[in-house]
Amino acid sequence: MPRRIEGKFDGSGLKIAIVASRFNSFVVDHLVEGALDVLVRHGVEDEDITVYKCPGAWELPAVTARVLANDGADAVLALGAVIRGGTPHFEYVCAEATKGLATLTMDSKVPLGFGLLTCDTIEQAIERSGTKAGNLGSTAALSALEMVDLYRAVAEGGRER
Ligand code: INI
Repeated sequence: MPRRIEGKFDGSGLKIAIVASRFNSFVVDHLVEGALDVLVRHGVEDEDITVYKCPGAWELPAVTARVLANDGADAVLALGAVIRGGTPHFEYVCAEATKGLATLTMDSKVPLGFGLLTCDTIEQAIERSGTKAGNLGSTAALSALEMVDLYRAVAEGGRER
């Protein structure tokens, strides 16, 4: 039988930081609420969660980098929403925000939950922030909890715990 090493979803004792952008806040606020709901229901204490707000998705990587360096969180979630407009602006914001966060993920010792919506329409963003297509904030939070435990298991050489 192969050994299977998977992360568990236990937030007790964990310190979590959320970096959320304010642009399209009518969507992002729901991502933050979804993330908080998952964290608290998995045992993270309210006082162990810090929410940092930044202007837009463009700023997410730079703020997240500083939070990773200074907050001491066991996991960081980056939440935002980029919605296509009439110019190529959307493409640049999406590309740089996702690239920046992907680079941080690879370099970080702690997991970084990716909760950045990149949508063609406002309807798509609403669907993915707590209505019929789920809530990407909740997904990012749940994945981060799993990854905290998985990183610890891997750091222990993949030993069963
Ligand atoms: N920021 C977003 O988070 N979402 C968007 O949809 C968006 N659009 O489309 O313009 C957006 N732009 C702002 C950008 O992230 C920066 O905050 C701004 O350019 C100031 O640096």
